[in-house]
Amino acid sequence: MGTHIVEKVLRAHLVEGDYIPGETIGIRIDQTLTQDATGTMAFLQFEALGLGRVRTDLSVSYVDHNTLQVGFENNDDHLYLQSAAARFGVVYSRAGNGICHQVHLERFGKPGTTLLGADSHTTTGGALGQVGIGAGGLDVAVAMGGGPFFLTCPRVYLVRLINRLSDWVTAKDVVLHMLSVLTTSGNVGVVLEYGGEGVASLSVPERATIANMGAEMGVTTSVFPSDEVTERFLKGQGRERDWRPLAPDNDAVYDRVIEVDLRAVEPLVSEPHSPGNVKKFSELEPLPVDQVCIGSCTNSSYRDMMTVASILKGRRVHPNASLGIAPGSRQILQMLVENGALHDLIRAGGRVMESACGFCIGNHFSPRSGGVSVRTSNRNFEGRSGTHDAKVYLASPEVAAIAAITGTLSDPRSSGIPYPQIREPDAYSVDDGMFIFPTPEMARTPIIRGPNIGEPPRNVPMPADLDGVAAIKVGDRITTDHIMPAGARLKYRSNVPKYARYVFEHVDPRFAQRCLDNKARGIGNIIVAGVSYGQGSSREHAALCPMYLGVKAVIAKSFERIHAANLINVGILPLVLREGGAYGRIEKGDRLYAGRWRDALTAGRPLVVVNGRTGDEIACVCPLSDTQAAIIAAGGLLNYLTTRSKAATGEGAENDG
Ligand code: MIC
Ligand code: SF4
Repeated sequence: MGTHIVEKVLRAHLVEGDYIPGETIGIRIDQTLTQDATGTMAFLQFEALGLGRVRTDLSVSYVDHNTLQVGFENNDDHLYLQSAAARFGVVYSRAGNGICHQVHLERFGKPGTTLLGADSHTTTGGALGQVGIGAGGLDVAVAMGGGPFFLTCPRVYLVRLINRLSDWVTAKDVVLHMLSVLTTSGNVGVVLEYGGEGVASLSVPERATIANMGAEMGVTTSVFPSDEVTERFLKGQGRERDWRPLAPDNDAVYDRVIEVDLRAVEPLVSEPHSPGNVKKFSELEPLPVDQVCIGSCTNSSYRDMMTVASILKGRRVHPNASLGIAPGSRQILQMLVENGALHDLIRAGGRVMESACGFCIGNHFSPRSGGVSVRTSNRNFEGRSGTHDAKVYLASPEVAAIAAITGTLSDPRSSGIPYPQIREPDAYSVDDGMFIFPTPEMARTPIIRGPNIGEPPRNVPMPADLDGVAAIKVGDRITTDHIMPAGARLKYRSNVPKYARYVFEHVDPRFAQRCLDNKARGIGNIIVAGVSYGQGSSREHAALCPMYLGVKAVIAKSFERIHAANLINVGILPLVLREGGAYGRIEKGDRLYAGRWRDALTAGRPLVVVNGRTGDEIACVCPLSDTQAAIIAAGGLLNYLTTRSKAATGEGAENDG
């Protein structure tokens, strides 16, 4: 029986466990990436672990999220990251160089390698045949130190693409179509492998759009073959030496096959407030728009920008709409300058923004209250734009550009505009001047710690019995943006006590104080949730800040992968209700108790949680390995690893909790 690409790459990197889908495996990580919003904590944790120099083939620290610098905090973080990169042997990508995933694709991604990133869209690397996985900062810190990354050996679905896309139908529509098939939940432990004759018609940046938004389905990653198209892209980047072919065996067997006829895909949109609310234009009324934002790591490639420039050329942005454009990297921006397309964008009334995450994370360009914004990004969760009651629609750059000039969200095929046929260039404008490459001399660089740089927070050991109050009860598909808002609050990422005040800010503004009051009285806090808790980002702050507030467990109908791992890493129990119906039997304020959690969970038995108000016995499952149970008992991975290394060096086991 032949093997698929995923198995080939994972087997070549296997360092612990056996390649058996569903089992836990440990893999060697070749490359890591961090960004400033998650990276500061990752590097603080890396320091706390005393790991010295990085041991990967390549680690890159990008500054792309918090580039706005309102107040001193962001720049403090950047300087800390720059000095830490120099000290630990990491490549530093300066603010202005571009969005991590776009830049990594251009300059570093390699077919057949593994990439672990402290950002959920690290999956973008799949466009080059790289296995790119998003994880919490602490997991990335461990990988930077040469440690394995543990994951569930995946089930692999083949997405067989046939035929080719029609005019006005794009890679974004392909991935929105996939979202309509797989939805945003229920795909934990799955990897999508794209194949079929239709793959050859998609450029690397188009593949990147598709691989990027696999994160919205909750799959571990998405991978494309490495073929002539990949070779051409890498050659255009002056990196032909990084190319190697990668394809599945002809008789490879998959867990499921999903066929997508590219010719049958139509232009699609995701309605508010989930990328999974996918609609065809035939199901929508034309909608007046207030704002259009083009960019983000999903759709900010050279071709995307050139397509938009060509639609805007000689036209004007509608007086009722505002258009923001953020090219994904400095390379792309530079090329738009060199070929004059920037002129067309500006002339039409586009507001050209920095090559950074910006609007995508609500850092700026928030819509008016109740406004309609059409965006080419990947997430339209409630409030993520920075305006709580705004309505964000996700669409292709083509749809967005037409919305900007017509002031209406409408089917691009009826615009009357000739379809712009833009090809990827043979050579990109390569200039690595905004990277700082580490040298051995830099290993003595002092670490710069401004007032925004604190210590990574540590948990206290978990008591033998779980005892706490249901401090909040939330519904289905709670995203990490609900738990830990970004945008204006992002600048507190390096200051957990401060950031923790905003946990569930827009869901229940009194949650944080209630938890702190319980904590002060020695009472633990428990979060109760529905299906797919922790969708979206990799931000470990969605676990770290609740941990700081004294949260001991989350009891949910189901969890998303990265968030569940982050909860364990900070010493919080992710308990899954064995019967979803039991959710209705817990109310906010109920006292919940479960004796000897470790015995039950490591034996694979359900943990019986007793509701003090009703006397109900509620069975929860959470199969924990002995190591994971020890991590939770120690109060998180940081405590667990430092205690172990102190024991190994004879300093004796103590706990900093
Ligand atoms: C996002 O798109 O939500 C982010 C901001 O890039 C996050 C990372 C973070 O919260 O810093 C992600 O996708 O992991
Ligand atoms: Fe940045 Fe948005 Fe991409 Fe996250 S999804 S990395 S915020 S551009």
